[in-house]
Amino acid sequence: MSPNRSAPRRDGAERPPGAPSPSPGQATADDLAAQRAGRPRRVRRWAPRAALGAALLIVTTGCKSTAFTRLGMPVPVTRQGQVTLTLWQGSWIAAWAVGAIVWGLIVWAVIFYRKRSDRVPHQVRYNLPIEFLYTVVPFIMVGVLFYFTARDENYIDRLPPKPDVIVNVTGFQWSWEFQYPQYSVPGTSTKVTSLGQMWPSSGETVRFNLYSTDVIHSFWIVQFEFKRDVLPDHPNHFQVTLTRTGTFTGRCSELCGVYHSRMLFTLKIVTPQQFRQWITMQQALQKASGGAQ
Ligand SMILES: [Cu+2]
Repeated sequence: MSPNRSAPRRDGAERPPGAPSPSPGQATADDLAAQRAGRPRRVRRWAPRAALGAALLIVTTGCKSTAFTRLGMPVPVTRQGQVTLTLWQGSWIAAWAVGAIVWGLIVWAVIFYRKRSDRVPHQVRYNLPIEFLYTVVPFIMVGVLFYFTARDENYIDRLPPKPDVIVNVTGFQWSWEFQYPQYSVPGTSTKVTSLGQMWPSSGETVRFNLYSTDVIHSFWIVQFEFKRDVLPDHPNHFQVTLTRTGTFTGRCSELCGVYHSRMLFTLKIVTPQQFRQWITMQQALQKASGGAQ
């Protein structure tokens, strides 16, 4: 038996007995030639499969229209919500751009600076320009995100005078009352009030004044892409311009007690004409019954 037979063979290539065995970690010329020939063929075989897989993934996720580009956010029903959505999308684009650059640099370093021999590469340290770059660039990124967030927050928090509709929202354990202070019930000192449902009108600006009679609640309509705390002894306000009609669900998003999860309300965004009709109907009904419906 030749000692070559029982010795572990790293390269797997047949070598005539007595030929000098390559040192560990050093490939033979045959191996390198085989690798060089095999690589493009493997890429050519896998590239179409990878492309098909990516296309299938996109098609089969069942996303339609803008669902994919909204990145989990619902279709906004207010002008302010659209601003929030745009900020959200912009943040994702920025994150992906930074991610792509970082991954690109990692892959570049892995491929072009991989170990080729046992020789220790030239050692560098204290590269000031590089250290300056990776200190300053994150500050710039934070600054850009801060600028757009502050700009959009200022727009969303604006309370322009003379809104078209004012709604006084009172959160309590465990429901919501909506009062329309611009509309009195004829022959009484009370205002038109509804419980558990709200009718604002599309295309108009609506001011919400938020009050609580007991604990902290939070006023949340998912399609507004916005929520605001409802605090006892501290009225909160916000204003939106509604952009579409429809029926939506409002929620309390602050754990406020046993029946917090049932603290829902219906939001019916209607046309201004339907809204005035509904107000007239409520005025008549509440005049007859002497209270909220
Ligand atoms: Cu609540």
